[in-house]
Parts: sequence; C-alpha cells; structure tokens
Amino acid sequence: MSSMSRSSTPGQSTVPSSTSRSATLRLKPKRLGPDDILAFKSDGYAVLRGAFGASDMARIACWADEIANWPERSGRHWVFHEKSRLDPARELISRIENIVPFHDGYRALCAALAAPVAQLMGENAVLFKEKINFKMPGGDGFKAHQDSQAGWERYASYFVTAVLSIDRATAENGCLRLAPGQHGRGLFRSWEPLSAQDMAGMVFRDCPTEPGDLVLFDSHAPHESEPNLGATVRRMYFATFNRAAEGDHMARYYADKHANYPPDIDRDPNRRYVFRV
Ligand SMILES: O=C(O)CCC(=O)C(=O)O
Repeated sequence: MSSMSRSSTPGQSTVPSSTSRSATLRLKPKRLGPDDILAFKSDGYAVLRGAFGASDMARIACWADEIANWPERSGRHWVFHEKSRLDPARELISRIENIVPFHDGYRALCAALAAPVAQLMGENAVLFKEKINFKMPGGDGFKAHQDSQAGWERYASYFVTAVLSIDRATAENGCLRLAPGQHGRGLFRSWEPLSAQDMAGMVFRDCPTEPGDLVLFDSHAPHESEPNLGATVRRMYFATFNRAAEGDHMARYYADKHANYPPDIDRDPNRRYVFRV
C-alpha cells in the first residue's frame, strides 16, 4: 500500500541500497486501528502508542547519536544549531534534516512509517521531507503553526507527518502540543505563525510520549511546543509524506529550501536568515 520516493521496493521496510552501509534492516510499526483512523479524522491527529518496540527504539536512538556525531560537510546531511536558552554561551544542535540519503537505518524507518501514513491517506504515500528535532536541554520551542504555512502547498495539497518519539517527551522537556478539531479550517496563511486571533477558541493539549510512540498529524493541524528547560534531551524524528498521486517533490523541496534557508555549513556570513514558520 505504501511507497517511498527513494526506495526501489515500495511498501516494504527493506533498505534497497546504501551510501554508508549495506545492511538490510527491517522495521515494522504497529498498524493503526479503526479508532486511530477515526481520531485522526476528527482531531487532525492520532497517537499510536508503542508503534515500535524497545529493541527497534534502542537502534533508532543509537543512529541518532551516530548522525549527531557525523562531521558537518557541505552536500551531506543538513545540521542546524541554536544557542542554548539555559546557557547562551553554548551552541546546541537544534535539528538535522536530509538524513535518508546518507543513512540506511533512517531510510528503512521512513519506508516503515509510510505504511501507517498510507492507511490515513487511503493511498500510497511518498516522502516529502524528514528531520530529527533534537531539542536538547536549553533548546527552543516552536510557536503555534500549521506545517503547510511553510509554503508546502506549492508542492502538494495535503501532507501527513509521522513523528516518532526517540526519547521520553514531557511537558518539562517540551513535548508536542496539539489543538484537536481545528484542521478542518484549512490553511490560515503562509509564512507566518498563527496569530492570537486565529487561535481564539483553539485549545492546545500536551501530548507526552514515550520512546516508540508515534504521533501522526495532518498539515493543517495546529501544533506548538515549549522550550526544553529541563534536564533531559527530547529527540523526535519527523517524516512528512504527501499523496503519491501528487508526485515526488523531495528533491525540489530541498533545492528550494537550500536557496532560502540552507544548513549552517552552507550559510553566507553576509546574509541574514530568518526562521519564519
Ligand atoms: O519539535 C517540536 O517540538 C515541534 C516541531 C515542529 O512543529 C516543526 O518542526 O514544525
């Protein structure tokens, strides 16, 4: 049912080839049940608890450590940094994007995540973008927004993001917060977070997660998160898919993004880059 843009074996969580290692990896999340699908339709999101088991999560967490330790090089994975809110003298990794071309494990994970996303879409899903948000102690939060506000609708009309909790996420370390039942209002406005007026009547709820829990939300579902002012790291892997019928836009998306908001290693020191949504 599911397919991935860079997999030669659509619908399977098998790594076809590798630029880094040639191991074959199999990851298989739990399937969504009818109640999860109903929750997704009515709330704009669903939470699949324990989608991956402890041994898969131990591997996925190890891979995240591995990637965080890779040297930063132009033309490879994209690393973004931020100043710690707890100690401004400290630079933290805030997120790493564009991992799949360089990592067998995360490629297998994306292939696996395409399956529950395809269940929600009712058709094949193709990978659009992916990243790990590290949110280390001192890492910043995210203002309330809809993902499509970041100009995504020039590529496709609809997206579903699968967010895998690598670490335990709590109110203290900045878990996701989502506003149920608001996705049906469509896209508010591109390139700006939601205003107080947009949010009148929206109720954001903490969505604490354990390693292995999967949150799936659509691109109009408002969400936000607080900074991590606690002591524990809160890593989450985000894989966003569009309907296969709307095409494969990943290469174009990353090329366009590179022109406007490149990874830190590729930045022009004389240019100012502003994160908008
Ligand atoms: O990592 C988070 O807490 C939220 C991230 C988010 O909303 C985003 O990257 O669009």
